[in-house]
Amino acid sequence: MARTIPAPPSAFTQDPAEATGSGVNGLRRDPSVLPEDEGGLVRKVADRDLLDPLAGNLAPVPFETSPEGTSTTSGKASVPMFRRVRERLPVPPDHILAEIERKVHVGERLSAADGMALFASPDLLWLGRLARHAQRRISGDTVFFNINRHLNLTNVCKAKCAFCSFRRDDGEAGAYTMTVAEAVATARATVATLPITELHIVNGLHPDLPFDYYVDMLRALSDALPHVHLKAFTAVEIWWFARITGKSYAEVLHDLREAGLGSMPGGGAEIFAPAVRRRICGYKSTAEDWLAVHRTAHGLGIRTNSTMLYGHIETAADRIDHLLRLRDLQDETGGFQVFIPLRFHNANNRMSDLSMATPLETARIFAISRLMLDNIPHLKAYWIMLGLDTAQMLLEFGVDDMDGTVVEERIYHMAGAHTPHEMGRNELLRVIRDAGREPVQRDTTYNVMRRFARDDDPSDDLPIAMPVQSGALGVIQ
Ligand code: V47
Repeated sequence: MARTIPAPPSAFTQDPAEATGSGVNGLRRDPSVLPEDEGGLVRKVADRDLLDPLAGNLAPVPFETSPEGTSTTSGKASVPMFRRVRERLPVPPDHILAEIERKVHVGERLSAADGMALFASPDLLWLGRLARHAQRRISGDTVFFNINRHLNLTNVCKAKCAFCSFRRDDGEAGAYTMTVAEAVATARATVATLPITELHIVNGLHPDLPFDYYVDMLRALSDALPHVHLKAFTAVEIWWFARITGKSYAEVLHDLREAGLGSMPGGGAEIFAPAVRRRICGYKSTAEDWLAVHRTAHGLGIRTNSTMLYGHIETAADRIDHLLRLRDLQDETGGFQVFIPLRFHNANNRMSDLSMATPLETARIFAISRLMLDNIPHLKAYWIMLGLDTAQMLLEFGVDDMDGTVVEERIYHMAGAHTPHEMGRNELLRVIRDAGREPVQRDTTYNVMRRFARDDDPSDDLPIAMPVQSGALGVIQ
Protein backbone atom coordinates (compact mmCIF):
# COMPACT_ATOMS: atom_id res chain seq x y z
CA MET A 1 0.00 0.00 0.00
CA ALA A 2 1.33 3.43 -0.86
CA ARG A 3 2.68 5.44 2.03
CA THR A 4 0.81 8.70 2.21
CA ILE A 5 2.47 11.64 3.87
CA PRO A 6 1.21 15.12 3.17
CA ALA A 7 3.47 16.84 0.71
CA PRO A 8 5.99 19.11 2.37
CA PRO A 9 6.16 22.60 0.93
CA SER A 10 8.49 22.51 -2.01
CA ALA A 11 10.80 25.33 -0.97
CA PHE A 12 12.07 24.02 2.34
CA THR A 13 15.69 23.68 1.33
CA GLN A 14 16.84 27.24 1.64
CA ASP A 15 20.53 26.74 1.36
CA PRO A 16 21.51 29.35 -1.18
CA ALA A 17 24.54 27.27 -2.00
CA GLU A 18 22.43 24.17 -2.58
CA ALA A 19 24.28 22.05 -5.03
CA THR A 20 23.02 19.46 -7.42
CA GLY A 21 24.86 16.48 -8.69
CA SER A 22 24.65 12.89 -9.56
CA GLY A 23 23.76 10.13 -7.18
CA VAL A 24 26.32 8.08 -5.34
CA ASN A 25 24.37 4.88 -5.05
CA GLY A 26 26.09 1.81 -6.33
CA LEU A 27 29.52 2.90 -5.10
CA ARG A 28 29.44 0.91 -1.94
CA ARG A 29 32.67 -0.98 -2.54
CA ASP A 30 34.83 1.97 -3.51
CA PRO A 31 35.27 4.54 -0.76
CA SER A 32 37.67 6.60 -2.82
CA VAL A 33 35.05 7.79 -5.24
CA LEU A 34 32.85 9.41 -2.63
CA PRO A 35 33.37 13.16 -2.48
CA GLU A 36 33.78 14.91 0.84
CA ASP A 37 30.51 16.08 2.25
CA GLU A 38 30.17 19.81 2.42
CA GLY A 39 26.47 19.58 2.90
CA GLY A 40 25.65 19.95 -0.73
CA LEU A 41 25.86 16.47 -2.20
CA VAL A 42 22.88 15.01 -3.87
CA ARG A 43 22.03 11.35 -3.74
CA LYS A 44 19.88 9.61 -6.25
CA VAL A 45 16.83 8.54 -4.34
CA ALA A 46 13.31 7.46 -4.98
CA ASP A 47 10.79 10.26 -4.74
CA ARG A 48 8.64 10.20 -1.71
CA ASP A 49 4.98 9.52 -2.25
CA LEU A 50 3.47 12.95 -2.21
CA LEU A 51 -0.20 12.06 -2.10
CA ASP A 52 -2.25 14.13 0.27
CA PRO A 53 -4.05 11.65 2.55
CA LEU A 54 -6.31 14.21 4.06
CA ALA A 55 -8.06 15.22 0.90
CA GLY A 56 -7.21 18.84 1.43
CA ASN A 57 -8.23 18.84 5.08
CA LEU A 58 -4.84 19.17 6.66
CA ALA A 59 -2.43 19.79 3.85
CA PRO A 60 0.34 22.02 5.15
CA VAL A 61 0.15 25.61 4.04
CA PRO A 62 3.30 27.57 3.29
CA PHE A 63 5.43 28.29 6.32
CA GLU A 64 7.70 31.04 7.41
CA THR A 65 11.36 30.64 8.00
CA SER A 66 12.74 31.75 11.30
CA PRO A 67 14.71 34.97 11.32
CA GLU A 68 17.73 33.41 12.95
CA GLY A 69 20.31 31.61 10.92
CA THR A 70 22.94 33.89 9.58
CA SER A 71 26.48 33.11 8.78
CA THR A 72 28.89 35.92 9.41
CA THR A 73 32.20 34.22 8.82
CA SER A 74 32.91 36.04 5.56
CA GLY A 75 32.48 39.47 7.04
CA LYS A 76 30.24 40.30 4.06
CA ALA A 77 26.48 40.39 4.06
CA SER A 78 25.37 37.52 6.26
CA VAL A 79 24.03 34.49 4.44
CA PRO A 80 22.00 31.87 6.24
CA MET A 81 23.37 28.40 5.57
CA PHE A 82 20.66 26.51 7.42
CA ARG A 83 17.31 27.69 8.65
CA ARG A 84 14.76 25.98 10.82
CA VAL A 85 11.34 25.88 9.27
CA ARG A 86 8.31 27.14 11.13
CA GLU A 87 5.47 25.25 9.59
CA ARG A 88 1.95 26.48 9.96
CA LEU A 89 -0.05 23.29 9.91
CA PRO A 90 -3.81 23.87 10.07
CA VAL A 91 -5.39 22.77 13.34
CA PRO A 92 -7.17 19.47 12.71
CA PRO A 93 -10.93 19.33 13.18
CA ASP A 94 -12.08 17.78 16.46
CA HIS A 95 -13.50 14.68 14.81
CA ILE A 96 -10.06 13.78 13.40
CA LEU A 97 -8.46 14.08 16.83
CA ALA A 98 -11.30 12.12 18.40
CA GLU A 99 -10.75 9.35 15.86
CA ILE A 100 -7.04 9.26 16.72
CA GLU A 101 -7.89 9.03 20.41
CA ARG A 102 -10.24 6.14 19.69
CA LYS A 103 -7.54 4.33 17.72
CA VAL A 104 -5.02 4.74 20.53
CA HIS A 105 -7.46 3.42 23.10
CA VAL A 106 -8.31 0.31 21.09
CA GLY A 107 -4.68 -0.20 20.04
CA GLU A 108 -5.28 0.51 16.35
CA ARG A 109 -2.34 1.64 14.24
CA LEU A 110 -2.04 5.35 13.40
CA SER A 111 -1.56 6.43 9.79
CA ALA A 112 0.85 9.00 8.36
CA ALA A 113 -2.05 11.44 8.17
CA ASP A 114 -2.79 10.83 11.86
CA GLY A 115 0.84 11.62 12.64
CA MET A 116 0.66 14.87 10.71
CA ALA A 117 -2.55 15.79 12.51
CA LEU A 118 -0.80 15.22 15.84
CA PHE A 119 1.93 17.65 14.85
CA ALA A 120 -0.80 20.26 14.42
CA SER A 121 -2.96 19.31 17.42
CA PRO A 122 -3.41 22.28 19.74
CA ASP A 123 -3.47 20.45 23.08
CA LEU A 124 -0.01 19.18 24.02
CA LEU A 125 -1.19 17.81 27.37
CA TRP A 126 -3.87 15.73 25.60
CA LEU A 127 -1.10 14.39 23.36
CA GLY A 128 1.00 13.57 26.42
CA ARG A 129 -1.88 11.68 28.02
CA LEU A 130 -2.36 9.62 24.87
CA ALA A 131 1.33 8.79 24.70
CA ARG A 132 1.44 7.89 28.39
CA HIS A 133 -1.58 5.65 27.83
CA ALA A 134 0.20 3.86 24.98
CA GLN A 135 3.38 3.53 27.07
CA ARG A 136 1.54 2.32 30.18
CA ARG A 137 0.23 -0.64 28.21
CA ILE A 138 3.82 -1.67 27.47
CA SER A 139 5.74 -0.96 30.66
CA GLY A 140 3.28 0.35 33.26
CA ASP A 141 4.99 2.56 35.82
CA THR A 142 8.46 1.18 35.21
CA VAL A 143 11.25 3.53 34.17
CA PHE A 144 14.41 1.79 33.04
CA PHE A 145 18.00 2.90 33.37
CA ASN A 146 21.30 1.09 33.03
CA ILE A 147 24.82 1.42 34.29
CA ASN A 148 27.03 1.93 31.30
CA ARG A 149 30.05 3.76 30.04
CA HIS A 150 30.45 5.55 26.71
CA LEU A 151 33.67 5.02 24.84
CA ASN A 152 34.50 6.94 21.66
CA LEU A 153 37.57 5.24 20.23
CA THR A 154 38.37 7.96 17.71
CA ASN A 155 37.00 11.34 16.69
CA VAL A 156 38.85 11.27 13.38
CA CYS A 157 36.14 11.10 10.77
CA LYS A 158 35.97 11.24 7.00
CA ALA A 159 32.40 12.46 7.01
CA LYS A 160 31.91 16.14 7.74
CA CYS A 161 28.36 16.17 9.01
CA ALA A 162 27.16 19.73 9.37
CA PHE A 163 25.76 19.11 12.87
CA CYS A 164 28.82 17.40 14.32
CA SER A 165 31.06 19.13 16.86
CA PHE A 166 32.96 16.00 17.78
CA ARG A 167 34.79 15.09 14.56
CA ARG A 168 38.30 16.12 13.63
CA ASP A 169 40.59 15.58 10.68
CA ASP A 170 43.56 13.32 11.30
CA GLY A 171 46.39 15.45 12.69
CA GLU A 172 44.14 18.36 13.60
CA ALA A 173 44.34 19.76 17.14
CA GLY A 174 42.12 17.70 19.41
CA ALA A 175 42.07 14.66 17.11
CA TYR A 176 42.61 11.39 18.93
CA THR A 177 42.56 7.65 18.35
CA MET A 178 42.81 5.21 21.22
CA THR A 179 45.02 2.19 20.98
CA VAL A 180 43.52 -1.14 21.96
CA ALA A 181 45.59 -1.06 25.15
CA GLU A 182 44.35 2.44 26.03
CA ALA A 183 40.72 1.48 25.47
CA VAL A 184 41.06 -1.64 27.58
CA ALA A 185 42.80 0.34 30.35
CA THR A 186 40.05 2.97 30.31
CA ALA A 187 37.32 0.34 30.47
CA ARG A 188 39.11 -1.54 33.24
CA ALA A 189 39.49 1.66 35.25
CA THR A 190 35.76 2.27 35.03
CA VAL A 191 34.89 -1.26 36.06
CA ALA A 192 37.10 -0.85 39.11
CA THR A 193 34.81 1.89 40.44
CA LEU A 194 31.45 1.28 38.77
CA PRO A 195 29.60 -1.98 38.10
CA ILE A 196 28.87 -1.20 34.48
CA THR A 197 27.01 -3.81 32.48
CA GLU A 198 27.53 -2.14 29.11
CA LEU A 199 30.13 -0.35 27.02
CA HIS A 200 28.52 1.96 24.46
CA ILE A 201 31.01 2.42 21.62
CA VAL A 202 30.44 4.99 18.84
CA ASN A 203 33.22 6.44 16.67
CA GLY A 204 34.20 8.54 13.70
CA LEU A 205 34.70 6.98 10.25
CA HIS A 206 38.49 6.87 10.42
CA PRO A 207 39.98 6.97 6.90
CA ASP A 208 43.00 4.77 7.68
CA LEU A 209 42.24 2.39 10.53
CA PRO A 210 41.87 -1.15 9.20
CA PHE A 211 38.87 -3.31 10.03
CA ASP A 212 41.16 -5.53 12.12
CA TYR A 213 41.57 -2.66 14.60
CA TYR A 214 37.86 -2.89 15.45
CA VAL A 215 37.83 -6.68 15.56
CA ASP A 216 40.92 -6.71 17.80
CA MET A 217 39.37 -3.99 19.94
CA LEU A 218 36.19 -5.97 20.61
CA ARG A 219 38.13 -9.15 21.25
CA ALA A 220 40.43 -7.41 23.75
CA LEU A 221 37.53 -5.70 25.53
CA SER A 222 35.47 -8.85 25.78
CA ASP A 223 38.49 -10.86 27.00
CA ALA A 224 39.26 -8.20 29.62
CA LEU A 225 35.64 -7.65 30.69
CA PRO A 226 33.68 -10.79 29.84
CA HIS A 227 30.62 -9.69 31.84
CA VAL A 228 30.25 -6.36 30.10
CA HIS A 229 27.93 -6.20 27.09
CA LEU A 230 29.52 -4.51 24.06
CA LYS A 231 26.96 -2.29 22.32
CA ALA A 232 29.11 -1.05 19.49
CA PHE A 233 29.19 0.66 16.10
CA THR A 234 26.34 2.51 14.46
CA ALA A 235 24.94 1.25 11.17
CA VAL A 236 26.97 3.94 9.42
CA GLU A 237 30.16 2.46 10.87
CA ILE A 238 29.12 -1.02 9.74
CA TRP A 239 28.44 0.43 6.28
CA TRP A 240 31.92 2.00 6.40
CA PHE A 241 33.57 -1.30 7.39
CA ALA A 242 31.81 -2.96 4.43
CA ARG A 243 33.20 -0.25 2.14
CA ILE A 244 36.79 -0.54 3.35
CA THR A 245 36.86 -4.33 3.32
CA GLY A 246 34.62 -5.22 0.38
CA LYS A 247 32.71 -7.53 2.71
CA SER A 248 28.94 -7.73 2.90
CA TYR A 249 27.13 -6.33 5.95
CA ALA A 250 26.46 -9.91 7.08
CA GLU A 251 30.16 -10.79 6.87
CA VAL A 252 31.19 -7.67 8.78
CA LEU A 253 28.61 -8.28 11.49
CA HIS A 254 29.51 -11.94 11.70
CA ASP A 255 33.20 -11.08 12.27
CA LEU A 256 32.34 -8.47 14.89
CA ARG A 257 29.96 -10.79 16.69
CA GLU A 258 32.63 -13.49 16.80
CA ALA A 259 34.89 -10.90 18.45
CA GLY A 260 32.31 -9.96 21.10
CA LEU A 261 29.72 -7.59 19.62
CA GLY A 262 26.52 -7.86 21.67
CA SER A 263 24.20 -5.30 20.10
CA MET A 264 24.26 -2.04 18.14
CA PRO A 265 23.47 1.55 19.10
CA GLY A 266 20.96 3.52 17.06
CA GLY A 267 23.09 6.43 15.87
CA GLY A 268 23.68 7.51 12.30
CA ALA A 269 19.99 7.52 11.39
CA GLU A 270 19.81 11.35 11.56
CA ILE A 271 16.89 12.07 9.21
CA PHE A 272 16.09 9.60 6.47
CA ALA A 273 14.39 12.09 4.12
CA PRO A 274 16.95 12.42 1.32
CA ALA A 275 16.71 16.18 0.71
CA VAL A 276 17.59 16.90 4.34
CA ARG A 277 19.99 14.01 4.75
CA ARG A 278 22.16 15.08 1.84
CA ARG A 279 22.47 18.58 3.29
CA ILE A 280 23.31 17.70 6.86
CA CYS A 281 25.27 14.47 6.40
CA GLY A 282 25.66 13.82 2.70
CA TYR A 283 28.74 11.63 3.07
CA LYS A 284 27.02 9.14 5.34
CA SER A 285 25.23 6.03 4.19
CA THR A 286 21.82 6.55 2.66
CA ALA A 287 18.71 5.81 4.67
CA GLU A 288 18.33 2.63 2.64
CA ASP A 289 21.80 1.48 3.65
CA TRP A 290 21.19 2.37 7.32
CA LEU A 291 18.01 0.30 7.26
CA ALA A 292 19.69 -2.54 5.35
CA VAL A 293 22.42 -2.82 8.00
CA HIS A 294 19.82 -3.04 10.77
CA ARG A 295 17.79 -5.57 8.77
CA THR A 296 20.91 -7.70 8.38
CA ALA A 297 21.77 -7.39 12.08
CA HIS A 298 18.26 -8.40 13.09
CA GLY A 299 18.45 -11.36 10.72
CA LEU A 300 21.59 -12.49 12.56
CA GLY A 301 19.84 -12.12 15.92
CA ILE A 302 21.67 -8.91 16.85
CA ARG A 303 19.36 -6.45 18.60
CA THR A 304 19.69 -2.80 17.74
CA ASN A 305 18.50 0.65 18.78
CA SER A 306 17.07 3.41 16.60
CA THR A 307 17.32 7.20 16.65
CA MET A 308 16.22 10.37 14.89
CA LEU A 309 18.06 13.67 14.99
CA TYR A 310 15.43 16.41 15.30
CA GLY A 311 15.21 20.15 15.71
CA HIS A 312 17.22 21.32 12.72
CA ILE A 313 15.94 21.78 9.15
CA GLU A 314 13.56 18.84 9.01
CA THR A 315 9.80 19.20 8.59
CA ALA A 316 6.97 17.39 10.33
CA ALA A 317 6.52 15.29 7.18
CA ASP A 318 10.21 14.30 7.31
CA ARG A 319 9.78 13.16 10.90
CA ILE A 320 6.73 11.09 10.09
CA ASP A 321 8.52 9.58 7.10
CA HIS A 322 11.42 8.65 9.41
CA LEU A 323 9.18 7.06 12.03
CA LEU A 324 7.25 5.06 9.45
CA ARG A 325 10.39 3.70 7.81
CA LEU A 326 11.48 2.43 11.23
CA ARG A 327 8.02 1.02 11.91
CA ASP A 328 7.99 -0.80 8.57
CA LEU A 329 11.35 -2.43 9.27
CA GLN A 330 10.27 -3.36 12.77
CA ASP A 331 7.17 -5.06 11.32
CA GLU A 332 9.53 -7.10 9.20
CA THR A 333 12.17 -8.02 11.79
CA GLY A 334 11.15 -7.10 15.35
CA GLY A 335 14.81 -6.36 16.16
CA PHE A 336 14.61 -2.76 17.42
CA GLN A 337 14.54 -2.45 21.20
CA VAL A 338 14.13 1.26 21.65
CA PHE A 339 13.71 4.56 19.84
CA ILE A 340 15.74 7.59 20.95
CA PRO A 341 14.89 11.03 19.56
CA LEU A 342 18.15 13.02 19.66
CA ARG A 343 17.79 16.77 20.03
CA PHE A 344 20.17 18.70 17.78
CA HIS A 345 22.73 20.73 19.79
CA ASN A 346 24.03 23.81 18.10
CA ALA A 347 27.42 24.70 19.59
CA ASN A 348 30.69 24.42 17.65
CA ASN A 349 29.34 23.07 14.39
CA ARG A 350 28.29 24.33 10.97
CA MET A 351 24.66 24.50 12.02
CA SER A 352 25.28 26.84 14.94
CA ASP A 353 23.01 29.42 13.35
CA LEU A 354 19.98 27.32 14.18
CA SER A 355 18.13 27.72 17.43
CA MET A 356 17.54 24.48 19.30
CA ALA A 357 14.25 22.69 19.80
CA THR A 358 12.41 23.88 22.91
CA PRO A 359 11.16 21.52 25.64
CA LEU A 360 7.61 21.85 24.25
CA GLU A 361 8.66 20.84 20.73
CA THR A 362 10.65 18.04 22.31
CA ALA A 363 7.63 16.83 24.29
CA ARG A 364 5.51 16.78 21.13
CA ILE A 365 8.10 14.78 19.18
CA PHE A 366 8.52 12.23 21.96
CA ALA A 367 4.76 11.78 22.35
CA ILE A 368 4.19 11.38 18.61
CA SER A 369 7.07 8.92 18.40
CA ARG A 370 5.51 6.81 21.15
CA LEU A 371 2.16 6.81 19.35
CA MET A 372 3.44 6.13 15.84
CA LEU A 373 5.99 3.45 16.80
CA ASP A 374 3.46 1.01 18.17
CA ASN A 375 5.84 -1.91 17.59
CA ILE A 376 9.05 -0.60 19.20
CA PRO A 377 8.78 -1.37 22.89
CA HIS A 378 10.74 1.44 24.53
CA LEU A 379 11.22 5.19 24.20
CA LYS A 380 14.39 6.65 25.67
CA ALA A 381 15.02 10.17 26.96
CA TYR A 382 18.78 10.47 26.81
CA TRP A 383 19.10 12.66 29.89
CA ILE A 384 22.69 13.70 29.30
CA MET A 385 21.54 15.41 26.12
CA LEU A 386 18.17 16.74 27.31
CA GLY A 387 18.93 17.61 30.90
CA LEU A 388 17.46 15.72 33.82
CA ASP A 389 14.51 18.12 34.25
CA THR A 390 13.33 17.75 30.66
CA ALA A 391 13.94 14.01 30.75
CA GLN A 392 11.75 13.77 33.85
CA MET A 393 8.97 15.79 32.19
CA LEU A 394 9.09 13.43 29.22
CA LEU A 395 7.96 10.60 31.48
CA GLU A 396 4.51 12.17 30.97
CA PHE A 397 5.01 12.00 27.18
CA GLY A 398 5.61 8.31 26.62
CA VAL A 399 9.17 7.81 27.87
CA ASP A 400 10.03 4.68 29.86
CA ASP A 401 13.83 4.73 29.71
CA MET A 402 16.33 7.30 30.95
CA ASP A 403 19.48 5.70 29.52
CA GLY A 404 22.42 5.26 31.82
CA THR A 405 25.37 6.40 33.73
CA VAL A 406 27.32 7.29 30.60
CA VAL A 407 30.39 8.33 32.69
CA GLU A 408 32.14 10.30 30.01
CA GLU A 409 30.19 11.94 27.22
CA ARG A 410 31.87 13.73 24.34
CA ILE A 411 29.50 14.10 21.39
CA TYR A 412 26.92 16.31 23.12
CA HIS A 413 29.19 18.17 25.46
CA MET A 414 31.31 19.29 22.53
CA ALA A 415 28.04 20.44 20.93
CA GLY A 416 27.02 22.50 23.93
CA ALA A 417 25.27 20.19 26.42
CA HIS A 418 25.67 21.44 30.00
CA THR A 419 24.39 18.42 31.86
CA PRO A 420 26.50 17.43 34.84
CA HIS A 421 29.39 15.09 34.62
CA GLU A 422 28.99 14.32 38.26
CA MET A 423 25.82 12.99 39.80
CA GLY A 424 24.83 10.11 42.04
CA ARG A 425 22.56 7.21 41.19
CA ASN A 426 20.26 8.16 44.07
CA GLU A 427 19.61 11.45 42.26
CA LEU A 428 18.37 9.55 39.22
CA LEU A 429 16.20 7.36 41.46
CA ARG A 430 14.80 10.52 43.09
CA VAL A 431 13.90 12.05 39.73
CA ILE A 432 12.10 8.90 38.60
CA ARG A 433 10.24 8.43 41.88
CA ASP A 434 9.34 12.08 41.99
CA ALA A 435 7.37 11.47 38.81
CA GLY A 436 5.45 8.71 40.59
CA ARG A 437 7.30 5.97 38.76
CA GLU A 438 9.35 2.92 39.68
CA PRO A 439 13.09 2.90 38.81
CA VAL A 440 14.33 -0.36 37.37
CA GLN A 441 17.92 -1.09 36.49
CA ARG A 442 18.08 -3.04 33.23
CA ASP A 443 20.78 -4.65 31.18
CA THR A 444 21.35 -3.70 27.53
CA THR A 445 18.61 -5.98 26.23
CA TYR A 446 16.04 -4.84 28.81
CA ASN A 447 16.27 -7.73 31.24
CA VAL A 448 15.40 -6.48 34.71
CA MET A 449 18.45 -6.45 36.99
CA ARG A 450 17.07 -4.66 40.01
CA ARG A 451 13.81 -3.00 41.03
CA PHE A 452 14.15 -0.13 43.47
CA ALA A 453 11.32 0.03 45.96
CA ARG A 454 10.13 3.40 47.30
CA ASP A 455 12.63 3.81 50.11
CA ASP A 456 15.32 1.58 48.77
CA ASP A 457 18.12 4.10 48.39
CA PRO A 458 21.33 2.13 48.06
CA SER A 459 24.00 3.16 50.54
CA ASP A 460 26.60 2.66 47.81
CA ASP A 461 25.45 5.73 45.91
CA LEU A 462 27.14 5.05 42.58
CA PRO A 463 28.20 7.98 40.49
CA ILE A 464 25.91 8.01 37.46
CA ALA A 465 28.04 10.69 35.88
CA MET A 466 31.63 11.48 36.62
CA PRO A 467 34.01 14.35 36.03
CA VAL A 468 35.53 14.10 32.59
CA GLN A 469 39.24 13.63 32.44
CA SER A 470 41.09 15.96 30.17
CA GLY A 471 44.47 15.22 28.72
CA ALA A 472 45.67 12.83 26.10
CA LEU A 473 42.22 12.01 24.83
CA GLY A 474 41.10 15.58 24.40
CA VAL A 475 39.22 18.03 26.56
CA ILE A 476 35.49 18.29 26.41
CA GLN A 477 34.78 21.71 27.83
O1 V47 B 1 24.31 9.73 14.96
C1 V47 B 1 25.97 14.10 16.79
C2 V47 B 1 24.08 12.49 17.19
C3 V47 B 1 24.58 10.30 17.30
C4 V47 B 1 25.08 15.94 17.45
O2 V47 B 1 21.70 3.57 20.95
C5 V47 B 1 24.19 14.89 17.65
O3 V47 B 1 21.34 3.91 23.06
C6 V47 B 1 22.68 16.36 18.55
O4 V47 B 1 24.52 6.80 18.53
N1 V47 B 1 23.47 17.41 18.35
C7 V47 B 1 25.53 9.30 17.91
N2 V47 B 1 22.99 15.09 18.18
C8 V47 B 1 25.07 8.94 19.32
C9 V47 B 1 24.38 7.62 19.39
C10 V47 B 1 23.55 7.32 20.59
C11 V47 B 1 23.35 8.23 21.59
C12 V47 B 1 22.60 7.88 22.71
C13 V47 B 1 22.07 6.61 22.83
C14 V47 B 1 22.28 5.70 21.81
C15 V47 B 1 21.74 4.31 21.94
C16 V47 B 1 23.00 6.02 20.69
O5 V47 B 1 24.72 11.52 17.97
C17 V47 B 1 24.79 10.66 15.87
C18 V47 B 1 23.99 11.94 15.78
O6 V47 B 1 22.64 11.66 15.54
N3 V47 B 1 24.78 13.77 17.21
N4 V47 B 1 26.19 15.43 16.93
C19 V47 B 1 24.68 17.25 17.82
N5 V47 B 1 25.46 18.33 17.59
